[in-house]
Amino acid sequence: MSRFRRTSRRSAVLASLSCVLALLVAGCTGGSPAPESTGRQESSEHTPSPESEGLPDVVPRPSQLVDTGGDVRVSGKVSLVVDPAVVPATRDLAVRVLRAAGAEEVVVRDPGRRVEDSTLRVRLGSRWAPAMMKAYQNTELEFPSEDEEALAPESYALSIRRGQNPEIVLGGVDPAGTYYAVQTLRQLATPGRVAGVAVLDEPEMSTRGVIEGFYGSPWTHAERMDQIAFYGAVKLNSYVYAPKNDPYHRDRWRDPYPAERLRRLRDLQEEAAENHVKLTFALSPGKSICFSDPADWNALTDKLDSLYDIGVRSFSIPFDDIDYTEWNCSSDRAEYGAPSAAAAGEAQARLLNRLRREFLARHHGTMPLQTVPTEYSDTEDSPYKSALRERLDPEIELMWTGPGVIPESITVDDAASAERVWGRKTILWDNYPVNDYDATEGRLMLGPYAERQPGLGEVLEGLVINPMNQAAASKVVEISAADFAWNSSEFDEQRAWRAAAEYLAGDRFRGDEQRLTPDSETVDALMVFFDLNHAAVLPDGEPWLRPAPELRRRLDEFRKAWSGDAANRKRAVAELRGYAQSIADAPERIRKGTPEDFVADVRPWLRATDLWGDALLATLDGLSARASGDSEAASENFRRAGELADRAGSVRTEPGETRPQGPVRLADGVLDAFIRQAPDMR
Ligand code: LOG
Repeated sequence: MSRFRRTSRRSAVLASLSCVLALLVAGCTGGSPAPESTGRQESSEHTPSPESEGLPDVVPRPSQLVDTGGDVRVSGKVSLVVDPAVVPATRDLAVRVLRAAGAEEVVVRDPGRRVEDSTLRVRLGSRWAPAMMKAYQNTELEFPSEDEEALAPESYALSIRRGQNPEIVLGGVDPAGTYYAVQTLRQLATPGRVAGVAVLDEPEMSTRGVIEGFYGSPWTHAERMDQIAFYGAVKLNSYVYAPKNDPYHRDRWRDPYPAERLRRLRDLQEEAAENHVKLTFALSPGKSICFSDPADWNALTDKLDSLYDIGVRSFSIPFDDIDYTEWNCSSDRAEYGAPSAAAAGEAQARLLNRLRREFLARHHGTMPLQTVPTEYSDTEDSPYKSALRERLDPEIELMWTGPGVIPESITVDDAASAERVWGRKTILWDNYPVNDYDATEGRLMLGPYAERQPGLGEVLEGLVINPMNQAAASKVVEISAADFAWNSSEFDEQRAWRAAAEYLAGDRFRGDEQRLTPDSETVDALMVFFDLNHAAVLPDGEPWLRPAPELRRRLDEFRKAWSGDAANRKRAVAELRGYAQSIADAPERIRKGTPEDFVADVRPWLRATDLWGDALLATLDGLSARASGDSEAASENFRRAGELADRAGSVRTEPGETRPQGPVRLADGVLDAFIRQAPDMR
């Protein structure tokens, strides 16, 4: 119901607003708002740059963001008027953001009380108070004609306006919305000022997040805590706990969690609640469950009860990666007949429905149950799927991985087929950037969120991505997924990709620290490094994202120029040397300029980049010597390049860090090929 209203509202507003639309398609390069510009562009033909728009860049991209005519200065004493319904964590975040933006003092007040000598008034509310609505009405924001309820949960509006009495107004439709309003403010702040804009923002997908669903070394407790706080900052609202290698999640699902592990899960639940993230605990009994055994029913509900007791309110029972052609006990044959996919579908549906009726409905405050079917990677109808479709309670949410376990692309049509075959809107379990299968040996997936069709937000219930064993490095794709899940219709993969570099190179999403603006040299170094780690592969090893497209383009250009005359050759060498140098210099920049946990995750890849960069430089020395006719120097440099390339190719992943172990792969088939071929380029 609410989804329908939201969709119709969105189309109506967008259709009538070509001007706002033009503003919304702004591409992204810079991280900081340009001061005092009101440049506008009427056409949405070309993606305008943020410089030409003069509008700040917010990730995820808000549904509406308009100029209010100039930045607001933040200095001296700022008064923060807080509605009593606002939770302390949101209020405290607002204080930190304002302090980081330049306020010397932030005085927190109840509504109705004035602070006489403040330089700036900030209002923080939990709903559309009339006074706040007035502030929005002075902007170009288009509100739905219906009442406030037409906005989806988690929506918010903000208005930042300078003038005689500068004012910032932040209001959400619910506590999450208010929190997100402050998170957006954090991104609008640069030292000493906040961009003058108004925002009306609502998410496209209601479930947006990450499923820790991979095989191999699970994330550590510290990594999970850090991830959850990060999700809050990028408006991801869902963390599904499903690490295949937690024995208590899968192999020993019946066993209760030891006290220490349970305590950690409680900490995660608390951190999640504070960041408006839903922690979903997944229990995976399919490898050994006897559906018809009352003892197994009790084991299952006792286990979920133990999680309920520590505050968990969302549960999932996934049935992926199990054998559904055999029963685990003879009584299931008596109950459901000979083993078959259809019988498995029926047994699973009955168990899930009963859990919903007898467990969730009797536990106050629980969210809809989730599941992952055993056939999760195609939308061909089958006896199994029709059994589930026909029997599974429509309130139960279902995940699938797109067309293929590792899909080459995911379209709106694919999701529509999934909706048809499963009889409900689905949540996409996206197996990117996960690197736990054999073909990912030696790979880090640091590419863009590509091949996912804009508009998927209208046909999916949600999106959760399955990340890498390397938690901090997974943030690169997580930022893109956050942008996509919030606003898939206007998704720009390059903008989101760069936003990840800006996040890592500054503390863009952590406004309480000092560096509000990213260091541009670190951003550039990261983009070079991301390009080297651009490849993503199907299980058979074929790439669905090509290795190093930027480097490949440059090498192709070089080869063309090399076939020209001497002057061309010299110029080509000089040009490529610039990029080779930036490869060689990137690791040091990244080690110095990005968070420690990221550097630790990518350490072997940085080491390999050091060596590959030097190998490419040596190759260019060789080519340059050849261009000037010095064949002795040429062969010496080619020999050195070969040696460096050998060393680069033998850097290995760190045992225990990833599932498949092996030599680190960077720009494979691109950089190594060029270095190998160069001595033969005559
Ligand atoms: C597993 C998942 C694993 C992924 C990639 C699903 C639903 N399940 O083939 O745990 O991380 O592939 O290897 C999977 O994707 N099965």
